Amino acid sequence: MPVQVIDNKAEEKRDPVKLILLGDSAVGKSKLVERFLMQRYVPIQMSTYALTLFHYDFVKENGEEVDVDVWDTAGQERFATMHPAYYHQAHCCILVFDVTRKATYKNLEKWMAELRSFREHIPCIVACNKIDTDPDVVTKSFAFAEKHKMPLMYVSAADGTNVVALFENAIDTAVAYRKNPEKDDLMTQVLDILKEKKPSSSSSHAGGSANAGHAADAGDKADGGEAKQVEGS
Ligand SMILES: Nc1nc2c(ncn2[C@@H]2O[C@H](COP(=O)(O)OP(=O)(O)O)[C@@H](O)[C@H]2O)c(=O)[nH]1
Ligand SMILES: [Mg+2]
Repeated sequence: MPVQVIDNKAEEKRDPVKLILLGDSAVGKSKLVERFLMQRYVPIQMSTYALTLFHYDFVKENGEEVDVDVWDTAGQERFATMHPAYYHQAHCCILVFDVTRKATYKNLEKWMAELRSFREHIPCIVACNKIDTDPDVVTKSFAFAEKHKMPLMYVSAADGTNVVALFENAIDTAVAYRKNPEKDDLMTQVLDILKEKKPSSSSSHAGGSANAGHAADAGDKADGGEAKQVEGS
């Protein structure tokens, strides 16, 4: 958890890890990012390649500073492929599907294949979104995650369940991957990280309120952070 969120850190002082989200249109990618950042950042959706970049810089309890860039698409996924700039130097990918639409789950294979063609070893976390629509879904397992040895998290961008936990795991994973990119057994490490944290559904709601605190904090600082337009390379 961050003890302090840093606003407007100078670009030259930043050394961000990069998180990306992939998945079909309307699975809730933007809503997840929005929920995590809790109105702190106002997304600006315009650029050559229709990508939006959010800065999120914070200080951890141990004093370590972590700078994060969260990249979101602005609808480019409708065309079933993303501009290579999206994948460039990404450190962790959240693969999102909509539990109410089976096709979005099936298409994870397609997104994985595209991702791997750009970032062969990037660690991924699978997010089963919209669990608010059917609470029983958390008892289901999803073969895709097992097959690819990826952690699976049940989330709801609508009510906030597990959203903070999802991004915190993604950030931890990204930081670990950047430190040790060629380590083959990274996914094992990721699974270990998740096991240590293991958010229950009640603690996930605690995560939601922690996020609310974060939003209040954002209000104090008042300038709303920044969302950057991305110029493709
Ligand atoms: N019920 C429910 N609806 C959601 C959830 N997340 C997103 N949505 C809705 O799904 C639609 C698409 O969300 P959006 O974030 O734009 O999807 P994106 O295209 O993947 O970025 C919107 O109408 C959201 O309100 C969720 O967790 N639960
Ligand atoms: Mg979107």
